[in-house]
Amino acid sequence: PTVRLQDACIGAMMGAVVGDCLGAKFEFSAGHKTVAYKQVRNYTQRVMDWGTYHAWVAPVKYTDDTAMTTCVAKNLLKNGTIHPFELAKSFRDEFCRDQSRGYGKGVKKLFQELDVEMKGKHASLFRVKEIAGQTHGGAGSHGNGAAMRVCPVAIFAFKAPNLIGVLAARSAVITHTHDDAMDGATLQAHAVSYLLRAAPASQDFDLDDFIFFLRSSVENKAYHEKLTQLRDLVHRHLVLDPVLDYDRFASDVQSLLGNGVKATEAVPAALAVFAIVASADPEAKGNQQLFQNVIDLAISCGGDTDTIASMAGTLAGAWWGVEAIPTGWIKACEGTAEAGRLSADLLQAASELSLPC
Ligand code: F2R
Ligand code: MG
Ligand code: MG
Ligand code: MG
Repeated sequence: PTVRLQDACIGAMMGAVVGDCLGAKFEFSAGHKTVAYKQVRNYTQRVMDWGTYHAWVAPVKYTDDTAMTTCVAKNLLKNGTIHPFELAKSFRDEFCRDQSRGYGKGVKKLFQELDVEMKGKHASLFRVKEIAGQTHGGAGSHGNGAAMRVCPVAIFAFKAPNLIGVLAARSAVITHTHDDAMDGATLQAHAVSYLLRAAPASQDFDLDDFIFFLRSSVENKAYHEKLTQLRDLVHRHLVLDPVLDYDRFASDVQSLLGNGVKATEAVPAALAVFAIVASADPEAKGNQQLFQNVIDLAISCGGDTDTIASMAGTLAGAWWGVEAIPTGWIKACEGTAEAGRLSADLLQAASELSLPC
């Protein structure tokens, strides 16, 4: 597509929020099973109609995914980089302000410990990382929580791919010290920034180039294997089905890539959902239809639906731009207006970022 850069950045952040809000209803509602595409569409269509005709409140609430994404955006805007200790404090503050946003069990406990630590005299970044590293029997969290909140990093550093890994890691390590969680955040950030750079140029989505680039962006065997599997999966469906069978694709994502809270499952699932819709569905359908298909398909994959839909929505919003996000969804979902403002500010900050030559 040819999308204005500003629209791509706003699309990425709003796509994250809309995916989180719409996916929340289905998160593990059927355990790890997939959800029928028709059933998902039925719900998301009702939300869209609601937003279209009752514009005065946004009844569909966001979850921890959006709450933490907002913290990351504000941290970047305030500091011109990620300041990890301040970010840890703002996660803690946001968590204490509203604990009902559906946080992961591990981070809940972590934030309670950080709250105690930060009320003491010797709180430091070192201690924060130490406490995060001690979770899950010393393995650190391998959850998708760092990847689900990384969109602001991708916007802020879209022109500076070398910076993305560093900023993604700094935003991750205060809660997620496991390599798979940190690399998942880096991978998702690189994917979003690749699309932000490509969207303004008039070109078709090039699956092989996308995967090739993503493989070079992380050194992690689990992700390299998943990227190969997802590329083959998308190719197989492109060859098999002239018209994409959404339920079959969702079921393949669930069984081959996984749909759980592990970063190594949810991140590849989101990438696969975006990649198949961007590759398979003719542009003639219109970008709004394509964006809608990405969200509905992501939720159909089941399991961690808010997070997979949020990450897939970020990719779709970056690629097709904010104009592709149905207005009814923007109006019905809590937090979209703030996401729009933050993304515009992040792009401004990105353009002021001075890069070494
Ligand atoms: N937590 C939820 N939703 C409830 C999911 C319940 C579900 N029945 C289930 O757990 O299977 N949503 C929000 O949390 C996810 C992001 O989680 P985050 O921020 O990464 O949190 P946490 O607590 O660090 O990790 C999540 C769970 O993963 C397991 N886990 C993580 N690291 C582990 C390790 N090294 N060893 C073993 N298990 C590990 C734990 O069960 C954690 O609780 C998003 O979906 C967000 O929407
Ligand atoms: Mg959530
Ligand atoms: Mg490590
Ligand atoms: Mg989730």
